[in-house]
Amino acid sequence: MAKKPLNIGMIGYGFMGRTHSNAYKSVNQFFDLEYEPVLKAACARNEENIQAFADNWGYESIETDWRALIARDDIDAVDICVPNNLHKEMSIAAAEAGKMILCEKPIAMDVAEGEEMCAAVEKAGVANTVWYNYRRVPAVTMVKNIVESGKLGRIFHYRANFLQDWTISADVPAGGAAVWRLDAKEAGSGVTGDLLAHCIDTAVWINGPITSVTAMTETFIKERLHQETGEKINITIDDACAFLARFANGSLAIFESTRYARGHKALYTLEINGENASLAWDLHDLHRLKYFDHADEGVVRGWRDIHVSDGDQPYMGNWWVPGLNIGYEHTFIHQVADFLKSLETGEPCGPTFRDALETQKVCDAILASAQNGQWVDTGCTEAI
Ligand code: SOE
Repeated sequence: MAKKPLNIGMIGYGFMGRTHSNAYKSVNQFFDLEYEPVLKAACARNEENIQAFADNWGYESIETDWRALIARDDIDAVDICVPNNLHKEMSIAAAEAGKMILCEKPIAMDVAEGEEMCAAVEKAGVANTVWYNYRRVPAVTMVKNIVESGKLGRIFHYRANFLQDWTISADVPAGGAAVWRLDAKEAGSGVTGDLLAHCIDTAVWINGPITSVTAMTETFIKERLHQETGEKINITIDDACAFLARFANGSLAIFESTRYARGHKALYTLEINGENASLAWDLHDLHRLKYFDHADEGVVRGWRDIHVSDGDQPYMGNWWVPGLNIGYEHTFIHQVADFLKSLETGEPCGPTFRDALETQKVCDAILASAQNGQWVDTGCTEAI
């Protein structure tokens, strides 16, 4: 049967523009869906660069003004892959134009912006999702399913890290393509919004709302040259952040993220401990789920190493044969598959803007706590 086209307007062409474009192109080869993304237009200010991107990925056309892209009648869904300070304006304009929105994380610079964005998409009634891709690593989805099944029993602890080392040198510039993440004016925050936000999204999805936090942050390098102007700018982002948290279900958590952990490139780890069992996972070995079940007979009791690749494990039935691996890029394909499915069923594709706002509330509370040295209530009550 002929597929229903979903015309994509992509804004941005960096790392995320590539992961998303790859996902749109691959999804129908592996998932049986009514809708099929069509790479209709790619948009960025630099004409030469966006044309090269469009040619490489097969976008039919380009725009150099995002407002013109959003105004086009032949665009159904807008994908926002630009620095965080632009998410709000573009999302609201897209919602007002009746477009569906797939927005990069974190949803916004802060909660106030996120609230406005949620109001806009909800008023317009447009489908929306935020790209917290790690939920859709099959082993991470399995953590969620196992916890939900009750196998772990009462949850006591949750811990997560996201460690990198790419900003240790003072020679790394800040601001503009690729390094906008180091400029608070464009990023809003440092590792809190960029990396811990992933850990928080996954944690809240698996273990329910985080109700309060106490945090510490540090900016190790306080001046850098701006990549585009060459001028020295003050760096105010959090280079590192560690925080303690309490969940609504009574469990305790510890989270850490930094871009100064020499040797770690993108090490996301999580662990959850319940009264009956524990689960642990890390991104560098993303198929492996570590599972300890206290109910196992004493002689064989120990950490099991589950290679999540069987057809009855999340998403894996859509890929190769049991035992064979998939990778980082597949998490984005899974999100597109779920988004397209949500258009068939009418069910939202999480995390929606509203779900991502819960993560933003935790991020804002972390930064407030790092400033005032106190425990801060997040105001979060919603499961996501
Ligand atoms: C930063 O280095 C970054 O690319 C994040 O922006 C992504 O969200 C994360 O998945 C990997 O690291």
